[in-house]
Amino acid sequence: MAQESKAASRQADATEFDAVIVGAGFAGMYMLHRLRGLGLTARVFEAGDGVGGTWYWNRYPGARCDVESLEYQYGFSDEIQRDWTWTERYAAQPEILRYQNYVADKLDLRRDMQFSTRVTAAAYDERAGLWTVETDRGDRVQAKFCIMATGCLSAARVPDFDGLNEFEGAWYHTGDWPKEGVDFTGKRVIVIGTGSSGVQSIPLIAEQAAHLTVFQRTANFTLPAGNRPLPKDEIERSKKTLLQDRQHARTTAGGIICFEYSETPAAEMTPEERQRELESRWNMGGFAFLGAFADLMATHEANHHAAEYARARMREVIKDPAIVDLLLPNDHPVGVKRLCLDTHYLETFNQPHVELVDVRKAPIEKITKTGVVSGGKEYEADCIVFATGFDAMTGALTSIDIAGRNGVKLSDKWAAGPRTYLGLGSAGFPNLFFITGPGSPSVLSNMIVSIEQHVEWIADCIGRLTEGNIRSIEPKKDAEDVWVEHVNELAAGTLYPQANSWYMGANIPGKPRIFMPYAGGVGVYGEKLAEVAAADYEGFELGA
Ligand code: N01
Repeated sequence: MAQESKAASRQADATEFDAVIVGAGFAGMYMLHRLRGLGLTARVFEAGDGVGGTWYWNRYPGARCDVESLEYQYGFSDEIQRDWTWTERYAAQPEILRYQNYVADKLDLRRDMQFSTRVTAAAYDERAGLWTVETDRGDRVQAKFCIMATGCLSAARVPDFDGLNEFEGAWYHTGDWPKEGVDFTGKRVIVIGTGSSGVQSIPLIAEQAAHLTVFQRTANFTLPAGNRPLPKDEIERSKKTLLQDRQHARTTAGGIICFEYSETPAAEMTPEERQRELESRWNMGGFAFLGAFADLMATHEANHHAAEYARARMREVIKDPAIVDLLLPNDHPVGVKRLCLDTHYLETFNQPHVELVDVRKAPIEKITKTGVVSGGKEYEADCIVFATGFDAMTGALTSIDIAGRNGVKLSDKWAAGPRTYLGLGSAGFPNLFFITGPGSPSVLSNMIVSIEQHVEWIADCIGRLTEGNIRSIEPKKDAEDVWVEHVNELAAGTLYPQANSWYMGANIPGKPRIFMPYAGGVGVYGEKLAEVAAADYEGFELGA
């Protein structure tokens, strides 16, 4: 016991590791576990005071996963899944965070994690072949490998509104929600933003607030979530098949198996067949709707059928004729902005104390001591909730001062848009890995499946480098160029670039407008990863 605690304190004081992992969400937790399995030392730095990543920070009322819980869990350990029982079709944030803590306990992960510590810089020393990583707590550690498990939606963004610092009430961002929660009872509340976080939180905030004003810039497609308690037999069945289900999920486009994509284009169906397909998928709840036609995300004609259907169903719920047209999305195809799953969202606007302001017609001018001014009118509030999203996919990476060969900064290299090979690394940055980085399926897929795919690939790679005594690995520039081109071409074959979405970086003023994730699907992408590894890391430069 005494020896163990000595070892633990040696580890706590250590400044040299085989790997540094940034972030203790699903990705960082599993990465640590795999590196330990290779007998390597690693330190995880995490800004929060516990594990969880996204699910640590997004504690806003109504926060809930939009991938079904039986699929949104680790698939690498039969024991972990056997001992854990989900309660609802879509797990709420507290349950997911409990699950992550359960896994951290089970795998004894925390002893290699340093919490409440934000990584500020990482610089590659070419002579030593080491990364030096610095934190806001004054740590300075070295490691051969630096692995960014920083998440795709973790850099919360409050728009630069004039006057925010003068506001005398309280304000919150959904992605950085106070741990102790917020009581809106009897308060006048403003919510800005109607993406997934707004759509989930607005109904619950409205339950408490005396008055709620929602500022909407873009009306979004919202589909019924169809959440429900999970029956025992469904749970038991899933426990028996999870590992093989996960293998199957890895071969699909989205990393999920709870629904399949139709193989028939819309034009090859009769109007009745299209209607039946859309209706049954709508009633299923969740993202199944997007699989109604083989070409739903590829042609305007097919998409239009689905969009019209969705608008008609949304219209049925909205009672107030004055706002019905405001709430119906009509400026982008369905699915090209992330769909929002609706649990009482549209109904919320039927309540007399809930008001909707169209920011397109009446732009937000400033924030005052007492509220928000839009279209020349002041809306008073005790609290403002920013459900305004994230600097997605790149923000968490470029906010760290990352310097590769010759001191080149990642943020400079990516000034015109992210450049990666396979979403795993970037030329000029040896031994730096991104988990679910831009250029990989990531946010278009079940994140846990994509995280596992990357963690396992990176762990195998590090294992082979270590065994072969190889100093470094980094993408070749030409392979990276070809990959970036390929990612762009795939996106151009879809309707995704047709909306101002965070997938395109369009929600951040000045951010290059580039579709960042890989749209070819998890299965195809996985085959590519396997081919590259089997061909001795084709497209990568190995340093002797
Ligand atoms: O962020 P968003 P989010 N003035 O960027 C508006 C995942 N997620 O946190 O659409 C006025 O989608 C902005 O308007 P517009 C999921 O992948 C998952 O909601 O840019 N409004 C938009 O309405 C999701 O997609 C879950 O015109 C401004 C909103 O703020 C992603 O995270 C739950 C504005 C931001 O929406 C991000 O979702 C939550 C401004 N200056 C999140 N700036 C689930 O698992 C922005 N907006 C269910």
